[in-house]
Amino acid sequence: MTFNRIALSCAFAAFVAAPAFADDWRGWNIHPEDYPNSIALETFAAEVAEKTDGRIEPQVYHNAVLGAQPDAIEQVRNGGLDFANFNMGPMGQIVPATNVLSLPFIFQDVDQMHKVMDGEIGERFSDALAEEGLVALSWFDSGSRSFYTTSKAIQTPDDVKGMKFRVMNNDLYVDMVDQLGGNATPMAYGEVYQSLKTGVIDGAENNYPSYDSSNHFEVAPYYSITNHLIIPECLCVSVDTWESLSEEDQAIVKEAAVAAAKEQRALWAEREKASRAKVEAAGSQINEVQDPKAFQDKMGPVYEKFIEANPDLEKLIKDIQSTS
Ligand code: BDP
Repeated sequence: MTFNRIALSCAFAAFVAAPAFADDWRGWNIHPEDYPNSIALETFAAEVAEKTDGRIEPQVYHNAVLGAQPDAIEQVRNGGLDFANFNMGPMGQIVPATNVLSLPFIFQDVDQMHKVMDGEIGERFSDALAEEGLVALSWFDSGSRSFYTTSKAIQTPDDVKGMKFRVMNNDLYVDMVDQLGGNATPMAYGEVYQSLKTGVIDGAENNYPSYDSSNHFEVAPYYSITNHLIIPECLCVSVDTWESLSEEDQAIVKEAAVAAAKEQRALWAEREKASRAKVEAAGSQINEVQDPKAFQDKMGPVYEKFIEANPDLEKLIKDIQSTS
């Protein structure tokens, strides 16, 4: 009898400790588990679960198992997924203002990108995203992107002539490669390895950590440092999910996202070095392009066409360029 009563009260205690209906959140991630972004997303998930006493249980699905990035953006927008780490490249097709972040050489360096995104201009991007159903809670680093190729290093824009490159899903990148005399094919990230291997494309472009984690270095061993794109990434929550939260939980989620971004940036800096060392040791040839400005100088028509189509974004471009 006594025993039964203890057992019963223990069962009751366990019942009240765990919330009756934990909110299970599904989070999209394109990268493998050991990638800086993935580690930071896991920290975010753990912190949200802990600080909300299990009211929210976020789960991160790595390696794009929930779909390619453009589809995942749609899913977070319509509430089918709760959160994600998105690159602003494919975002441009949905939130036009974010295209400014995909203009080649828009930032002088990664430090300037951080200053822009962490300041008032970053808030303008968050507002534009919110209008399309995405709450950007913090900004991750994605370094700078350079071209890599299967058969020869790129030294000058002339070397790009006639080459076929995979780019992310955004017309601006097609224009960028056009101006260099190459051909660009937008393609899902997951298809690039095989396309490089079979010669469907001659090259692609990315930062060191992705060049490493995607194993593209195995099939495209010439990495030429052009640093032509510096594209920030968000930790975004679906507006539907966000609006269902109490103010208290919104504050917890926001704080966890900001802490996750801080962790991601620190891990990112280490991983860039480690990935470069790894691919070099594996036989990749890292080519220090002597005159990256020659590539930048070709981008005038990309800017002109963009501003002509989006006159309202010219000021944003100028505001970014004058941030120091
Ligand atoms: C990586 C980004 C990822 C992109 C990928 C790509 O982190 O979001 O999907 O590049 O090139 O650097 O598609």
